[in-house]
Amino acid sequence: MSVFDGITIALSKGRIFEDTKPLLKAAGIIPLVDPEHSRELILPTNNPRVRLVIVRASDVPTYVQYGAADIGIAGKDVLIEHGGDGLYQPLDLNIARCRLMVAVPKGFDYQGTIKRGARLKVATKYMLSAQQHFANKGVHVDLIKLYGSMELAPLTGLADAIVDLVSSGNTLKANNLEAVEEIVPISARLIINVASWKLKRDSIEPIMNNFAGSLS
Ligand code: PRT
Ligand code: MG
Repeated sequence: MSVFDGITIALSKGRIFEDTKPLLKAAGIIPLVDPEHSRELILPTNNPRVRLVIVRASDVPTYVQYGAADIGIAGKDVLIEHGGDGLYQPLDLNIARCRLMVAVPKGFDYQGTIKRGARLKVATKYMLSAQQHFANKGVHVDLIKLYGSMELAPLTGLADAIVDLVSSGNTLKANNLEAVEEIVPISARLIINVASWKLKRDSIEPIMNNFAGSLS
């Protein structure tokens, strides 16, 4: 294993990377490789003591929890499902915003169905969030775990409803679904490995302060 004793930042490509770029810039960190146009997973930056690792969005907390990355950027949706062990979550970055919602086919009587106490089949990638939400409401659900394209589940009879992230609402609309309930507003957070915060605070704190200072 190669030895790198600088700061490793874990993040996912796509919307998190794009929204994080201005924050990194405010901290004087410029990636030297664009993850959209490269297959490299470890990206050097203009600062030889700072590197980025590109992982799946849902794997970011795991890399930080075990110290494979010192800090990371992850959606609150992902952090709720992960549980947050071994992580500090000091800063809401207010980026990659959306809402975790319950959605059903247009015309489906969601309120009537839950009022009757009928069991609801719900497909989702967010098992913990969904389980807690319906338990708090006293609604009986059978949760069906999916890894993507939740919108398809009600259209094929796999489920009555879905729990998924919604931003513009275009995906629901295109599939003849409608949001009927908000579970929680979502944005991305800065996360820090607990041991790194103790051992490398002098390097991590300025990055965090620059992020905080450039939040809109
Ligand atoms: O795509 P992959 O399977 O690798 O992982 P991922 O979907 O978890 O990653 P990514 O990069 O798509 O999302 C990373 C983070 O961005 C999520 O964890 C959220 O915190 C945040 N985010 C913000 C979103 C959205 N907005 C969002 N709209 N993540 C996903 N979506 C999806 C949503 O699931 C649905 O399919 O976009 C679709 C709905 O968008 P609208 O605009 O049509 O409503
Ligand atoms: Mg995605």
